[in-house]
Parts: sequence; C-alpha cells; structure tokens
Amino acid sequence: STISIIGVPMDLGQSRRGVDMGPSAMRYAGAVERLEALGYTLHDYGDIGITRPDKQETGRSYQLKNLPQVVEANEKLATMVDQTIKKGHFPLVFGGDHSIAIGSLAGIAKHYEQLGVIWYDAHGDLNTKETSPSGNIHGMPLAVSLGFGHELLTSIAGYSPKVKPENIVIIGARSLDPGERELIREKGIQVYTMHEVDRLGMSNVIEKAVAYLSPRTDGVHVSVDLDGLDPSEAPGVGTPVIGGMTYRESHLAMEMLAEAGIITSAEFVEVNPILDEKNKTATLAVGLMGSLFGEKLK
Ligand code: DIR
Ligand code: MN
Ligand code: MN
Ligand code: MN
Repeated sequence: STISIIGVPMDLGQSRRGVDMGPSAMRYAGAVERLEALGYTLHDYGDIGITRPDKQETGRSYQLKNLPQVVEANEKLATMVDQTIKKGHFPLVFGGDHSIAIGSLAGIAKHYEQLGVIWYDAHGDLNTKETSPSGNIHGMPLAVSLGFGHELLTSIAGYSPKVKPENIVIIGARSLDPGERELIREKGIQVYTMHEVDRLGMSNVIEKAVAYLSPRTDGVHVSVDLDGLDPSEAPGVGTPVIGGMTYRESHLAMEMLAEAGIITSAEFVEVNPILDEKNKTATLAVGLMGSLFGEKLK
C-alpha cells in the first residue's frame, strides 16, 4: 500500500520557535527510507506553505495566538489530507506544533462515520480560549475537533464536530488543566494517565484501548505528540513534562497498534530540532513510525 507524507512546517500554535523544522528533521532522520524498507510505496508531498504573520504572537497576553495563520494552514492541510485519502493512500502528517491536528482530523473525519482517535501526549489538548492558560492553539486541537472553541477553528473544512468524545482515547496524560479535566469528566473521555500506564502496564493499556475502539469505530487516527515520551528520551519538544512514557513503552504501543491493524492515519508532532540533542527526538519519532508500520511483523 501507499503512504502519503504531508509536512506542516508551522510553529505558530505555541510560543517556542523551531518546531516548524520538525518535518525536515524527521525526513533527515530517514523517515521515507525507513518506511520504504518495509515495502510501502511512499509519496512525499513535501511541506504545505505557511503564511507567516508580520509579527509572530508569542506573549501570554494573546488569547489565540496567530489565529488567522493557524486557520489558513489547517484549511490547507485538511484539503491535502482529504485528497490523499481519496487516492486511497495512508496519510502520515509531520508537524509542526500540535495545532495541525485540527487540519488532519478535518481532512480525515469526513471519510469515516465513527472515527476513532488515539491521543498519545503528556497533555489533553482539550483547552478552549476560555480555559487555556497560555493562548497556545496547540493546547486546543482535541477540543476544537470535538466542536469546542473558536468558530474559525471548529468550522475548518466546513463541518463540525469531527470526532465524538466516546471515540477518543488519551494515553500518557500527566499535565491536564482544570478546564480540560472538566471536559474529560463531562464527556466521559477515556484517559489513561501515567498513573494507569504505570499501574496496568502499556500492554494492558493498548489492549484496552484497542478493545474499546475496535467495535465502535471504522477507522482510527493516532496522533503522537513527542512530549508524550519522557524528556530524557525526547528532549526536542517545546513543552516537556517529566515522568513520561519510555522509549520501550512507546515502541510497544506502536507495535501493538500495528498488530491490531486498526490505524488508518497518523501524525507525529512537536519535534523541535532546535531544542534537541543531535536530532534525537526526530530519530525517535522515525523509529516509532517503523514500529507503527509493522517493522516487527516483517
Ligand atoms: C497547556 C500545554 N495545557 C496549554 N499544552 C500543551 O497551553 O494549553 N500541549 N503543551 O501539547
Ligand atoms: Mn499535544
Ligand atoms: Mn503535549
Ligand atoms: Mn505540546
């Protein structure tokens, strides 16, 4: 089968520059070659064009930083992703900060009645303008995809919501804001925090997630925020949180998802080579892609 890579070199959904170089860092780390070696046909569509604001908003006083540019990029991404799925290709999106999940999901979800989402992240990304402590849109994509947030964001690709709360599983959370916890409780979203990962072990967590999602969904998108991993193993991220998932746990997770055969699209985000050590985090991301696409099964 064919995998389509789409790069989104955007750092406007948060405040630390450099995550716009994520796509290039992951290509440099050998993403295309790694997946070709598994027998896939790769189409690298390159990077979508990002409009830079005259002055990038980074301060705390902004409620929705760089909103028009983030909207524009995500509209473009949604169209690209939609086209690759129409061609029958597997969309593999390279971020960029996590705000690009808005566009990925907008392009993907119209092809599924019941799209499942696995959110591998230290954070819930369930904030809105009202609950966000930062004004960073990368802390909002899951809320936006559920239909909560600024209308310019929720209406991307012309429909809302993209996903249903009961079709989401969050794994690795250890930094949730009060408003996010409230939304999780109110909507009954399945969350495996680090507490559950420690207690149950990753193999049980993935087994449960797969058993939960398989019968209720007709496709599953996996969104991998590299800050889900521990910063000792993934130092090249803008918002590191101590106490994260290990290299081995993360490979196991990807391998088990490959075995389950439920994943229909994926994205790897928040890789910031400027904050990294010798491209360690992009290299890690590419290794995880190898596992997700079945390296172990070959
Ligand atoms: C925080 C951090 N919850 C926020 N979020 C991050 O700004 O909304 N998401 N870093 O990846
Ligand atoms: Mn995230
Ligand atoms: Mn995160
Ligand atoms: Mn983040």
